[in-house]
Amino acid sequence: MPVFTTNDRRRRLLRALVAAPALAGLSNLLPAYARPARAARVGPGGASDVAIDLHIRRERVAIAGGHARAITLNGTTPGPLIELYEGQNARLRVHNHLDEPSSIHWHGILLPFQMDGVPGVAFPGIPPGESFEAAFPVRQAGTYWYHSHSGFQEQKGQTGPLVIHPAGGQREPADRDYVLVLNDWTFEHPDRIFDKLKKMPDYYNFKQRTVGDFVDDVATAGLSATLRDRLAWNQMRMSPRDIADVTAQTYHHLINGLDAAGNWTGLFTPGQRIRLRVINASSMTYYNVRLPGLAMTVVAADGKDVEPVEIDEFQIGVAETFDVIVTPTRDRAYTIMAESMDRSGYVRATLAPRCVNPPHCSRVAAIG
Ligand SMILES: [Cu+2]
Repeated sequence: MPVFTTNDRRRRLLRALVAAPALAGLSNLLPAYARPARAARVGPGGASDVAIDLHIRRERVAIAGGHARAITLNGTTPGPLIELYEGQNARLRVHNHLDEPSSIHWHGILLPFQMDGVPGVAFPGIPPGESFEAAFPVRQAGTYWYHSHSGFQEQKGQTGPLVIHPAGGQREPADRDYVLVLNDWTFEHPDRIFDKLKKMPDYYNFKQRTVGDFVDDVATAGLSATLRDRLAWNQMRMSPRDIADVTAQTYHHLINGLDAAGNWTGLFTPGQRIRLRVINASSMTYYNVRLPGLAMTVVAADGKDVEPVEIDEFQIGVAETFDVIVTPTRDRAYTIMAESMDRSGYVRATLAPRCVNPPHCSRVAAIG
């Protein structure tokens, strides 16, 4: 059952406030995950139509312990959480303030192909200074996301979460509902990364096999087996250490726009069921996600409900989404670890009964 605390009400009030045009600037004070994409939520199953404006800009942001020019959506990266309800008619309006063409692809969303947002396939792209509208009936539910489909804009931050609440209420109800957007951020220009990889595919791989490894392998497997192994890899022109093309040598991994030091924190009261909507909005990175001390129950994958299955860890590929339910019963903090598949980097976030760093804490009650 939904549980609304005083803070939830305060947050709703804040959301209502930021909707007022005169106070629009106030919303910039809120981090992305605390900002609504539209004026206010409608009730569960609400069929009222909704119009959402997304403004794409290139601007300087504080990110991963530094400052950089990123591509933002309504002032933040990742962009605002777009919440829709099954049965609504949605109008998603994208305004391109960049000096280059842009686009937003609605990942996993059922809509007319002309509105899918992939330049060169379904539409020509959004020219600089122009807008594009996707108007469609919402006929699905679940955890999705949106991102640029132009150049390397996605790598520069142009991504965001999109959640659709089911008309009949959640099959797996929860007391709290958090979105965790995983991103791999780099201060390098993506063109430069691409250029390096084209010339040397293992440019960022600092874990190559060495002469020492050869000596060790000979000691354990024998000379002929070791030579056979090296020969096989050479014939394939592959490296057994090729787990990720781009590593933490340049990547900073983020959850909801915050790195491990930023420590995004979701609050709970012991005993509450928490739904975590994990979205891998990274450009290249596969993550292993663990929540030490808490069993996770996967209830949805890529927006679709699945038979609940209890796990200790899951691996999430680029663009995948998983909804998991956790029920922390103890009055203590739990770490959410997302480690890159090649083990070169990680980002952690926290579920906690109390907030120690208010700007980075979120307290979202579940609805719908
Ligand atoms: Cu996509």
